[in-house]
Amino acid sequence: MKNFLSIEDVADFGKLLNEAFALKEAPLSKHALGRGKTLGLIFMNPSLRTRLSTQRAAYNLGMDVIVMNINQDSWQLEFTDGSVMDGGTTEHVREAAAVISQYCDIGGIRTFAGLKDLNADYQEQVLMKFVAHAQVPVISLESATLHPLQSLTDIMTMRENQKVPNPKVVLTWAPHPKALPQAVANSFLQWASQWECELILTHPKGYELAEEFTEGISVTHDQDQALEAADFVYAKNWSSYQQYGQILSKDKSWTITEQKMSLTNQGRFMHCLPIRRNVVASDGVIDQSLVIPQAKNRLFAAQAVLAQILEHE
Ligand code: AN0
Ligand code: CP
Repeated sequence: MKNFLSIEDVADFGKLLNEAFALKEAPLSKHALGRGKTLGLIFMNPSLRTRLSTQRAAYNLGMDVIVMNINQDSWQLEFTDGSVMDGGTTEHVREAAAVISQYCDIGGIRTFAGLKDLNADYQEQVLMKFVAHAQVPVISLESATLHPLQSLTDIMTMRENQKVPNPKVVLTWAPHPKALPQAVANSFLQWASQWECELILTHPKGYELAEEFTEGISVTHDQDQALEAADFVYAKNWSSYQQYGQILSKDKSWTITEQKMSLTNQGRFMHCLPIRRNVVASDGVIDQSLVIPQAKNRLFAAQAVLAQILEHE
């Protein structure tokens, strides 16, 4: 693996999953692999899980890690080529990415959607500029449109907890007070559609995701119908794609409650975290859910990806 920006960078999905499970069994089994190598993590947005799990994953592989928060600890970066930098930005990504590459063997970057300019976000302008000017492999720590480390984790967690072959998996929109990116939902669809499951997407009208991610996937606006006999319920808020970045609804009837979960086949609730309690899902649902084992799996997903990059597979 060279970069890890989406599922398209994965040559063999089954092999990557097996690697993640093998590392979960024996986290230090490849401790010699990363000796003398450094991972550099760049955060343009907040993070708890990605920051900590990716660091710990690198340590388990014997790597050193350096972390930087852009916009707080670093200079304000410019991403537009040819811009006259007499405003707020101090350093261009051309130099920044190249310089970071002098200090690291693998780079990671988190860069959320701005949710103002659909084309800029869906062309992944910030991520791709960073990749273009980096001289080392790059992993996405959540980009404008995708969150592949999360999705690999999600598939691991479903595989470990599935009670039947071809489980019914529901990705449901849920309310949230802030406008959030579509990245987790897009990425979940992209990975789950390459896994053996019956995948259903449910959201209120106006929350249609980009066609490139929903092609061939069943969609319903009736959440209760979608939840019927579900084995896994994956909730996530996202802002509108068509009315880009807008909040069109805060409808509390989409909150996942115990009553909603009773429609399922003793289904397990999942969420990438952080979750707003009693907005996205009720306390009772979260407390009975897979969210903590899911977060634990972030460690082994990151470790598997780093190992494959270190092994140049
Ligand atoms: C982010 C999002 O929705 O993309 C990160 C999720 C991992 N969530 C929030 O900003 C609350
Ligand atoms: N799920 C996830 O990526 O969490 P963080 O935003 O805390 O990293």
